[in-house]
Amino acid sequence: MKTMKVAVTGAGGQVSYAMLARLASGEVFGPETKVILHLLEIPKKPDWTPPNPTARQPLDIAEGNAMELLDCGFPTLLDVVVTDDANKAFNGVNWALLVGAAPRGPGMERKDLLGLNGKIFVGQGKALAKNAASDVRILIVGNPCNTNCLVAYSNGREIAADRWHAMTRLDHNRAVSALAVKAGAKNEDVTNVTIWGNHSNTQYPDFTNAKIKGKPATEVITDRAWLEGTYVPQCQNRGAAIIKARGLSSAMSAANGAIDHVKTFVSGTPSGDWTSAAVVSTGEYGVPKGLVFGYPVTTDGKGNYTVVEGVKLDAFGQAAFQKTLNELLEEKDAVKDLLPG
Ligand code: NAX
Repeated sequence: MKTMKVAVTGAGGQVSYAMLARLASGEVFGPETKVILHLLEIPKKPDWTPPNPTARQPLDIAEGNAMELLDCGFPTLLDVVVTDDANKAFNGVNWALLVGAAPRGPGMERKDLLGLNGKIFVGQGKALAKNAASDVRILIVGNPCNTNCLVAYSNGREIAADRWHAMTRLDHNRAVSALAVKAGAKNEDVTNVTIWGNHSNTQYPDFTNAKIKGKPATEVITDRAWLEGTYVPQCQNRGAAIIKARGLSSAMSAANGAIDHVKTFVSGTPSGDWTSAAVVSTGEYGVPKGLVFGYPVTTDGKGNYTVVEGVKLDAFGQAAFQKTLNELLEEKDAVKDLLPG
């Protein structure tokens, strides 16, 4: 019998709440694999005053989530460990889903957030390198996820660079769905979508190489002005639109993106298709080595990926690609003090 140890950070947050039961249920690793969940949260603050009577500290919420997981009675769930110690959380884990990150506070610049979260990922990169299983795969969800991933893997170099991923799968799923809706097709009819670059509003959702029922998406949706002027910004700004609608950021769909990411890595991409993931560049498409960049990737179902080479971008795509690349270079520069030589 196989057992997977899976760490989830930010386990008291809303994305984790929508994700934990699915990780435990057998949906991701199959009915024959037992799962042990390690939930990490920040330490409790002794001087904490609840802002309202129902507010709880994140570690208490994680404990409550662990109680609910036990109450689900999943035959696949062996144990749940709740901790505020990263060394314990990452001990022996085969997958680590790094969801926890500090949100942007009032008056905080993107650069401040990069620095603040970067520090978290220095410690977590080191703790993973020290404690994780030799086959570990790591998915960074907490924002800014590409650059957090860059910081974590740069500080956890004992783990191979190709084990570290940042999540563009939610963006990928959004991009698939928006094409399907416009074409009056099913989601499953849409293939070969790529999210290039950063998980931010500079990302490039590449419709030019996408297919709908095997035909180029641009032959099915012939309104190029809509593709460039409505579709692309809609995908890029979907996160903000969800916040506007819900008053809270995406959680159900973000959790689903993370679940889909892991599933695709453990089950493989379908023949002829690919998925989107931000991975450590080895120079593909002229991206500087070491940058965590969103690419089209295929997976072998054993936890390994290959960046799809030879995908052509037209002038519109090349300009979009350059813009998101520039943003990632700027982000790298903002965290340069956190990257060991
Ligand atoms: P919440 O604020 O609900 O939860 C975050 C949790 O992380 C909190 O409970 C906090 O205590 C915990 N945390 C903070 N620092 C930690 C640390 N050092 N170790 C362990 N836990 C820590 O946020 P939620 O809505 O769950 O979002 C989580 C993260 O996902 C955010 O950074 C968010 O920006 C990011 N997102 C990324 C997406 C992606 O596609 N890559 C999409 C959705 C989501 O917005």
